[in-house]
Order: sequence, then C-alpha cells, then structure tokens
Amino acid sequence: MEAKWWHKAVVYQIYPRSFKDSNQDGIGDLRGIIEKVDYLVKLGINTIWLNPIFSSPNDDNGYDISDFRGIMADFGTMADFDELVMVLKKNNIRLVMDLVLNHTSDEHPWFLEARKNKDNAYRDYYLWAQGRGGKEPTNWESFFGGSLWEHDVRTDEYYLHLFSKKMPDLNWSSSKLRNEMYEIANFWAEKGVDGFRIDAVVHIDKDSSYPQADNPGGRPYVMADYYYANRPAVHDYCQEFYREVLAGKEIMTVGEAASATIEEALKYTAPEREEFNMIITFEAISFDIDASLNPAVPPKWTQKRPDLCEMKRVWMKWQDGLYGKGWNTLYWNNHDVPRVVSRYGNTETYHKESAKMLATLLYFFWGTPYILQGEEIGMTNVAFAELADYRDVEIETFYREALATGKVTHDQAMAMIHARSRDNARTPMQWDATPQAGFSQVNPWMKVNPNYQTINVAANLADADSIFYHYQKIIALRTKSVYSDVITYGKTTLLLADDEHIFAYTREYGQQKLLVVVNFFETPQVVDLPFDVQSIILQNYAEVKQSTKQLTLRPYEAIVYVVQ
Ligand code: TEU
Ligand code: CA
Repeated sequence: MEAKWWHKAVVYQIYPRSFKDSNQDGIGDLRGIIEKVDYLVKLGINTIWLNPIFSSPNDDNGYDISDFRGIMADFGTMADFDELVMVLKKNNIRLVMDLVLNHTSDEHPWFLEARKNKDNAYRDYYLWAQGRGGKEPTNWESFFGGSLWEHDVRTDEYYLHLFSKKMPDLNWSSSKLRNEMYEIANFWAEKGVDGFRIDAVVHIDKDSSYPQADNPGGRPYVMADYYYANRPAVHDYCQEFYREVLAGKEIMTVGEAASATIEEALKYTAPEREEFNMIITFEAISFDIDASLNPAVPPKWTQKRPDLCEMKRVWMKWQDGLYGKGWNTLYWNNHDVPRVVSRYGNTETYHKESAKMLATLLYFFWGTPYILQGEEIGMTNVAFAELADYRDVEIETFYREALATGKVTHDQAMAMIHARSRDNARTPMQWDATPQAGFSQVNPWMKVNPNYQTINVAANLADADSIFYHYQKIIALRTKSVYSDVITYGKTTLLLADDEHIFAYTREYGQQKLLVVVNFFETPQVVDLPFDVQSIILQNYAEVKQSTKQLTLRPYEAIVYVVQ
C-alpha cells in the first residue's frame, strides 16, 4: 500500500465551542484555538479535526448550517480562520474540516425559499411528502427522538429531518443540489484544508417511496435505518464527490458511517473505489449498550458492563477485515458519546491507571487514532443536577419522549443523561484550576465539570506521571520512534481470545514485533505469555516487569513490550 500522510496522522478532535474562549463571551472560538496551538504541538499531534465552524443558529451546535461559506459569528471571522490555517501549517499540523452534506439549518436561504411554495426552484433541494390520514407520511423515528417528519403549514406538506426539526434533510437525488455541495467543498479545499470529516454520510440517500416501517414494539415511532442508512446510491454519490472535489488532491476524507458494517466499510475505504480514505463506525465502541435493559428508550441510553470477548471479536473483525484492503480508525471518544474513562474505566479509585490502560490498549492497534479534546488529561462525564444545565438538543427531545412513555421517571431519565448523553463530551476544556477552568473569564455557554479543580491541563503538565505524558509518549511512539512503522503498518494478531479480563495482541512488521497486554478491569490477573522480552516501551505502573511468563497484572495494568 502506497504511504499516505494520513497513515501516520494522529488526529485531535476540537469541539470549538468548548475548547478556549479568547474574547470572554463564554463561547470557545477560533482565536482561542490559535492561542493553544503550542499545547497541541507539545502533545505531539499532527492533525486536528474541527467540528463545524460555519454560520449556524446552533440548534445542534453548528451541525445545522445556514451559510456554508461563512464562519459562525460565535467563532470569529474568515480572517481568524485564515490565520488559524497559517499558524497550523507553520506548526506542521494539518486541518480536517467537518463537512455536513446530509442537511442544512431551516434558516438556510435554500430552505427559506423551498418552503414558500411547491413549485419553488429550491423545493426539490429537500424531501417533502403528503401526510397520510392526518398523520406523518411514515412512522419513522428521528435520531433525536420523535417523528422525523415536520408539518409545514404553508404548503400543507411534511419535510423529512433525521435530526432536529430545524435541520431539514437535503435531497441528494437532485443533481443541482449535489453540484451545490461539491462547489462548497471545493471552496474550502481552495482555502487550504487538508481533509474532510463527512458528517452522517451514510444517510444521504433515502427510500423516497416512504413505506411504513415494521414496528413490533408498538412504539410511537420506530428507527427504520434500512430506509435511510447505507443504501447503495450513497456509494454513487461518494464516488461523484471524489471526482468533483478530491481527484488529484492530497485531501484526506473520513466518512462518519456510524451504522456501517465491515462490508460497507470495505466499499467506502477500498482505494480503488475512490470514495473515502477511512470511516468512523459506532460498532467499535458500543459494547456497553443493551437495548433489552430498557425497551422504553432508544438503545443508546442503556448501559451494561462491557463484554471484553465481544470487544475482541468486533475489533479483530475490523483489524482483519480492512487490513491491506482499506484503512481503519481508532477512537474511544467523540462529541457524540460519553467519555471513555467514565464508560469503561474507573474514575473513583484508578483514574490514571484506567485512562492510561484504555489509551494503551487502543492506540497500538492498526488504524489512524482520533483523540477527543480532554481525553489526553482524563476528563470525565459530568452529572449536572438540573436538566436546565444541559445544552444538547438531543437531551431535550430524549427527556420529553422518555417521560411521555409513562415508563421513565425524572430521576431515571437524569441518570441516563448522566451516563449516556453527548454533553458529557462537550463540557468546556479544563485548562487549569482557576474559575471556569481557565476556559473563559465569564460563565461559559455550558457549565464546567466541577472536577476541573483536580482534572486540568496545568495539573497534568506539572505531574510527570500524568495521563497527558502517557498520551504524549504514545503519540511520539506512533509518529517519531523506530516503532512507528510496526505500529502504523504491522499485522495484528489477537492472543487470549477467550480471556474475559485480559486483552493482549501483537503487532508485526519486518523484523519488529510488539506485544500489548492489558488488564481491562480491576481484579488482578496472572497470565502466561511465551515471549522473549527485549524491552518495555510503555507501561502505566512504575515497577518494571521484564518477563511475560507468569505475569501478574494489577488493576488496569497495561504494558507494551518489544519481543522476539
Ligand atoms: O452524527 C450522526 C448521527 O448521529 C447518526 O449517524 C446516528 O447516530 C447513527 O447513524 C445511529 O446509528 C452526526 C454528528 O456527529 C452529530 O453531532 C450531529 O448531531 C448529527 O450528525 C447531525 O448533524
Ligand atoms: Ca468567544
């Protein structure tokens, strides 16, 4: 496989709203990112992914776009953007933009025109249908809960919105609309961006015959993914996007393909198909979800103890399935899921050890890492006492729909919000122990996690044994060390497939071989691995253990060996 820059990329995801406020309005902004580029250089990352920064009324914090060529006023100006690009380039950091192709804001000029009348020139940029029997056209459920249809009184038709009702879906069967989107992508390509993360791309084709979905559970509305996810035409549009935007350029693309299977992933990422370079799938991190625990709510709000053997099976399906054919992504966190150290780690007794174990386990696998802001200092979920302290439109809808079932109490809903909501990943970055965690000098758009007094960048930088320096070592090993190629290109082999506590695997490339072995839980484990150890290149406990035979692993202990 020909070497590409994004093979050795270590991507740091910045949620601009929550990263750093430079003008004291309580909202993170582009100049705040510029202020912190030195911190990113110190961490050692070489690529950032910015969540959407385009003009938006912020119903879904920037994913509802009203002008694709404007910078959101909250975040600054186009001049600020141009300066950010220049500062990043000077520091050899590449920039990946978040491109939202599936929908716009309902305040976008196209939609304001489209809803005026049925024969409007922009009408077919969106998806409209007649109601049936005084109800929505279909019983399909929005990802944010409730119906995905909104009635538009003026023309007495419904428009489709997979997400919030202020986010009407675009009609990708219109070639006029598609060309508009390619022109937007080219506008940003010409401004020097190095990559695109394509939002919700698996959804851009829908079954426009709008059949009712089977609803065995008798819920008010039902998820009907097969009618609006991973349909064949999506690949045609991705290939057209490649021809119209990417051909001949070194721009990386990562498709957000939350529900894609490995078979779909092979289609999206096989180089010869000229679609994307890699995709992000939710299958890789959803081992603590169990829909049967509470059928009254969408599965994402349930939580169980992860099944490690299931995790091994799924991860190896992706390691083996794409190896040598496509490319893989590695992530625990993003702005849509609760933070991994609260999900799978132990923030009470083994905060550092478990955060370091999770990073070691994941980032020595084959694939490009995606690190969410704050993950590198062990930021955790938040538990705001009041519903009013939360900001995510998905929480608002979930709470309303959950209580409307009559089967979920306020306290139960709050517990699910604490454990599973997206705002867990979106609280302001914790820079230091000063008020508002150094994020802003005024009350921020969302409260800071109260644990910022102890969990913050300054405390991490002052502690040689911190989570930050563990991430710094991992990133240096991946990008600058003699082990960079074996980590980037090596073959992965799983060990101890049936062990329910220990996760162990090797990576091999040329003459080099690494062994990664971790205790995923709190109970000490003894393991016997037949390797001749040359050296240890990373560990999360102080004591050195030179042998892998009769190896006792302490709670969340993680070790990376160079072996014969
Ligand atoms: O998320 C996409 C998303 O939520 C769906 O892919 C869904 O979760 C999945 O298909 C369920 O199987 C992106 C952004 O990451 C998110 O923050 C936005 O709210 C959303 O799109 C709308 O732009
Ligand atoms: Ca600001």
